[in-house]
Amino acid sequence: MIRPQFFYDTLASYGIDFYAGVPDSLLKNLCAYITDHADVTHNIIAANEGGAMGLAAGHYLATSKIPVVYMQNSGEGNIINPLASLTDPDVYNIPVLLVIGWRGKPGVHDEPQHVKQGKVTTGLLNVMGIDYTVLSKDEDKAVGQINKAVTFMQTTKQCYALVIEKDTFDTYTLQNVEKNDLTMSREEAIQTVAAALGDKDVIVSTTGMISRELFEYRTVMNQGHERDFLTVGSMGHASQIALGIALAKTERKVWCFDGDGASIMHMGSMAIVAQKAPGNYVHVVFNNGAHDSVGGQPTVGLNINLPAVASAVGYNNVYSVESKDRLEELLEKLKEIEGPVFLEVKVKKGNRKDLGRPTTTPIQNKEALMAFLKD
Ligand SMILES: Cc1ncc(C[n+]2csc(CCOP(=O)(O)OP(=O)(O)O)c2C)c(N)n1
Repeated sequence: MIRPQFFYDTLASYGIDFYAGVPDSLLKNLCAYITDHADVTHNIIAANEGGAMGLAAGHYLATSKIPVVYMQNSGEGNIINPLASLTDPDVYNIPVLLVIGWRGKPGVHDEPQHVKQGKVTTGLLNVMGIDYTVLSKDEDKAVGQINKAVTFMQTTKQCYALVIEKDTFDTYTLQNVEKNDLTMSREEAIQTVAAALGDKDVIVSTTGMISRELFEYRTVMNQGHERDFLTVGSMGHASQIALGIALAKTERKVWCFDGDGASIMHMGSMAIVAQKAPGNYVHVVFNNGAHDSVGGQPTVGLNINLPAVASAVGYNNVYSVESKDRLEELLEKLKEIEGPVFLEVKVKKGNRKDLGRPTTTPIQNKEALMAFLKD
């Protein structure tokens, strides 16, 4: 395995010391090491991977130094546009070292949302004309690969990708964890909101633990899963899926269970929800100030005023709560309130270690929800 420190120091020996990206579970140890060791101007946890490419390009323009963008392969979709129209040799020809976690690698079992992305990970790089290598798990070999990558980028000024398989990086535990006084767990908050919903209400939940915790809640309560659309992939788009449903089914209340990382990833979508003004829409953001599902790296979620953003773009009513009592009170009140409503629930980081994963397939989930919506 490669020690995160070894990888970081090897890049530093080439003068590579600027990082931007969105964390990934396969890169958890590396992302944690970068978070702890690069200062705040040299590691930017971006809103989305496309934004990270912009940051990297800006850094290169200002310093002539090769930057790094780290991401899960799910983020490839978000970087295709900057790769084609910003860094490509046909446009500005800007070198960026891409470090891409390879979820869903063919032959390695993974969750359904990673299967397709895993199959096309290297194909997308090929089609975009990005030279790449799968990083060896052996430090001596990795050094040679990094040297080749850097020489290539220095000579051609083009991007280069290091594709990272599962278990490439050795363990490193994030030290730099911001302390706060939040006491409610995300799971408790999810259970509290889900318990207050009407029989015909629908939930669209976001990527990661939020959907997993909602799924487990239904199982434990002996309820079906047909009322919940689990957005297992497509991070940042749950609010628009919910909007699509809410506009077509005006007699149903539609709840979006969002994360801070996910809502910030495509924050502009909040403006579209607000301006379409669905009276039957409630946008709940479980804000733990972290990308908890992939290792707990910080987001800006707890430093910004999300309800104020929602209010500024036109949500009808906005709230922020951090205690269970207040949440329960508010949920009672929401029954009478016209949407679109924005509700921030501030929660502490962390999850149950024995949390399961959805046992139904995405297709089963979709079909059950569509049948439920027909009723
Ligand atoms: C486009 C894209 N980038 C990155 C990921 C990896 N990923 C999955 S869940 C997650 C964190 C979500 O954070 P947040 O929305 O704050 O919810 P939390 O896990 O904290 O509850 C990330 C980065 C992804 N699935 N898709």
